[in-house]
Amino acid sequence: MNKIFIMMILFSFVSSVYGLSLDSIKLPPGFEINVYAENVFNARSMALSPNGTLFVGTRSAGNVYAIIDKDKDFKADEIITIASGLRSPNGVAFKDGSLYVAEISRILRYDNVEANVRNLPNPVVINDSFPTDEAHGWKFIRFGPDGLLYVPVGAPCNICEREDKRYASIMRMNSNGGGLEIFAQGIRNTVGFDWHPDTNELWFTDNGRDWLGDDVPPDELNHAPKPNMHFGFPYFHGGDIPDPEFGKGRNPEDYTKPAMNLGPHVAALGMRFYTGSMFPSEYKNQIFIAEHGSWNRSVPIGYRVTLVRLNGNKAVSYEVFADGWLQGRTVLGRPVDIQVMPDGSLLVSDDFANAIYRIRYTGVNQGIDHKNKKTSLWGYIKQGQYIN
Ligand SMILES: [Ca+2]
Ligand SMILES: [Ca+2]
Repeated sequence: MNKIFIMMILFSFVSSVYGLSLDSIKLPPGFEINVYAENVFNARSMALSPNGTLFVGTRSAGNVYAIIDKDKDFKADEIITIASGLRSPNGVAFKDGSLYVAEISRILRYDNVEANVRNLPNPVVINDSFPTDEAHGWKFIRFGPDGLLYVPVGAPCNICEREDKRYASIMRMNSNGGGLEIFAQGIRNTVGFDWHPDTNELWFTDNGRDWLGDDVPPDELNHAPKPNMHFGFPYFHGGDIPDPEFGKGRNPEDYTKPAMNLGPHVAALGMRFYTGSMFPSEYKNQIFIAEHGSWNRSVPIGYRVTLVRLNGNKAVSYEVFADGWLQGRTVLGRPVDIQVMPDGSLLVSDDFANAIYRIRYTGVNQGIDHKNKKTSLWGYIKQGQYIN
């Protein structure tokens, strides 16, 4: 066990005993962050039922939780471990009363789940045909507007090319597990995606390869308006950076480039379009991204929530929305996923501090005109600013 891991465990213990402090978290004026749920061990992807039950997957913990806010005061009252002993059950999705859970090689379905949270029957295994590789094998899953369940299969490596076309792809299937097909290719490891609320087109994050240096390559936000697109991996990174091994003799124009290059090694995971009406109107239909934070970089970055603004179908800016989980080299938290709540507030999961946060807009302490972007966007990130 290395020192960092021991520190992580120690911090998790201290934070769970003494409560979480969010004093160091910076947000734009008028926003507030609070703890929605704590002691949610290894909290990863989130899915909300229409009744308001928040389902949360994990990786190392092997658990799935149901988090219930009985009195609707936006603080969790109960955290129920509904399933345990699963193999990296990172992905959760909810549809027609059933909870879908993605392990590494299987998709499980728990029917009528909300009536059975205290004594959940064994699930139906709807598909167990996925590769069994641990490397990038944990999955984010969601139902698309087409009613299909989208299931990524990561590259089983840092960088490699495999004959099996399922690797480095996003697949999709019917809700009964049948009709499995590849939707998009050339994707190293996406751990977050969402569909634009107006166009119904898929957008997704992708995590760049390691060991090309501190500032290369960028993580990516990609846009897949139709099936059968190829997003470059393992040949090109960040659009036109050829891979030293796999890029030779290939043309970057043959592949779809990112809609926006994100910071290098930031580990862009969950992303959601902001579909609520609580935040100022300039946030409507813009993309929030949870950046888990770097490990393959001499100076760590990420550990924050960023915002990518769209103008029509074009991503036009990349900004810091919430940060402060990284203080120098001290890690206080690692954002994993984003969930928009019915009231328009935003939940953020954190698998380091074992917490779910809630960000809301109050308008208090605003002081700055949100419509005047020159002064209000305190966290604007210039493309390429990491290059030394
Ligand atoms: Ca409550
Ligand atoms: Ca790419």
